[in-house]
Amino acid sequence: MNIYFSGSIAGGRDNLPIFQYIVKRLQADGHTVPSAHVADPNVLANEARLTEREIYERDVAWVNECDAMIAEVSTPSLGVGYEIALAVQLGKPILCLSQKGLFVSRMITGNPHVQIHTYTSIEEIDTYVTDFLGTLEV
Ligand code: 6IA
Repeated sequence: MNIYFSGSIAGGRDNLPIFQYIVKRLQADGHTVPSAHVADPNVLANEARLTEREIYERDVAWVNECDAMIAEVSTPSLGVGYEIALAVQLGKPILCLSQKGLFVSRMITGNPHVQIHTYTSIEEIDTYVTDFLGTLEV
């Protein structure tokens, strides 16, 4: 499947190792992750060849094309919130993951169109991702 991974860039990169884990796990399972660069430590340098408008239009097109979205929402991010809202409008299945104990926006935690889970370990992330993907596969 085509899974759009959404994670903070301008909002802060503290959770990069978690982003990398999720993206690698999806790719190892054979899924396509068009936004894999979100988990790239060099994203700012690599994406600098694109204009701001090109990044926006490309990412919006990828959200349109994806089968589902997985968003790591521990770090508040305008872009992640925007992408989740877009995916909601498009009727995409959405899994949001955040570290347990954080204060996450009610626009996400209270949103009936997204599944949100808090985690305390990589093992829990794995379980939530597996369960979510299982609901998508026919
Ligand atoms: O507001 P944020 O930057 O935290 O939003 C992050 C989300 O928006 C990610 O899920 C990305 O899909 C998307 N996004 C935001 N900025 C970029 C970006 N910037 N490149 C690719 N996707 C992005 C490049 C930075 C530039 C200085 C070269």
